[in-house]
Amino acid sequence: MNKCVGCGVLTTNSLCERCFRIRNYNEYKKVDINNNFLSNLDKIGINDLVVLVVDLLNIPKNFETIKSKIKNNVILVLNKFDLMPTNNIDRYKSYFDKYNINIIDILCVSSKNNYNIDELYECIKNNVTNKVYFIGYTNSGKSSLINKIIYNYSNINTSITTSYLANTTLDLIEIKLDSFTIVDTPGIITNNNLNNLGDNILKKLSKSKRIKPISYQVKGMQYIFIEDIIKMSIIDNDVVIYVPSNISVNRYYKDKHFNNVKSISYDITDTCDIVIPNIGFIKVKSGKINVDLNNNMDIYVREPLI
Ligand SMILES: Nc1nc2c(ncn2[C@@H]2O[C@H](COP(=O)(O)OP(=O)(O)OP(=O)(O)O)[C@@H](O)[C@H]2O)c(=O)[nH]1
Ligand SMILES: [Mg+2]
Repeated sequence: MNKCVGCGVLTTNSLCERCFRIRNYNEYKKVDINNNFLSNLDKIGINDLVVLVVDLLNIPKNFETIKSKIKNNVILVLNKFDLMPTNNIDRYKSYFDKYNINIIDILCVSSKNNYNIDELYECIKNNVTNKVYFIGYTNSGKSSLINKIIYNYSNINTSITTSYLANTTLDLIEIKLDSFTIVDTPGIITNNNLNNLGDNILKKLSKSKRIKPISYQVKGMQYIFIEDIIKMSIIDNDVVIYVPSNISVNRYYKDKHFNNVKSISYDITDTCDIVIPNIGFIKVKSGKINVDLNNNMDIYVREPLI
């Protein structure tokens, strides 16, 4: 048996059936995973370097799960910077101060736009002794970043499979470059949002365009729908919606039918973000807000990112 070069599973060929179909036919299939992949992080050696990749649209609610596994020096990489509406890098960086891991550098990058990849490569070269592990939550763009590094700085003719679904990488994948080895790891699962979204939304998200914030001054009771997946009922508030510009947002003055699966009420006391991981976030002022979701999505409240 070989390790699939695309995702790391054992296979008889160099590429497994799933990776072959993704790469040649754009055929994506959700994988059923009962493993949160955390135990892979036990393989990181004491002298290895860690690149922790965070998707700026899916900042995890808490870092505790991953934090307990990392005792190494960490380069914190804030990926998908191309989607962010402002270039307020210092604000994004200061947001992560509280994580209290051994961060040696923080970089905002975009593997899509090749933004800051030179800086990331230099930073790795300056700090690695042997292996650098790319770790993080599923779909944060670890494999895409590694592919960029392979393409930009080596003559190696290989690439790792990437996709808009969760759990694309299924086992460790080692790539030997001239002076160090990169190890890709399966992403840690923190929420079920990607598995709960329909294919049309997932496809839209995979073609996400830079966020153009939408501001609404809400007087009285109003209803904001994001696609057909979220309905927010809001009274007298100022809201700013940060979702990729190809995701549809509609405001209604009268209530409209919505097929809700769950409903969450917030009594907000200070300006905060209601975060819909993978989709975006909504900045709201103090007041009462009800959020209906039409599938079993996870949402949470945090201090404002912007
Ligand atoms: N807009 C944007 N999308 C990105 C960027 N980097 C990756 N993506 C997209 O994010 C999705 C996930 O990318 P992957 O590289 O497969 O993510 P991963 O972290 O390896 O995912 P797992 O293997 O499941 O842990 C894909 O749809 C990528 O095209 C980026 O810089 N900007
Ligand atoms: Mg991957």
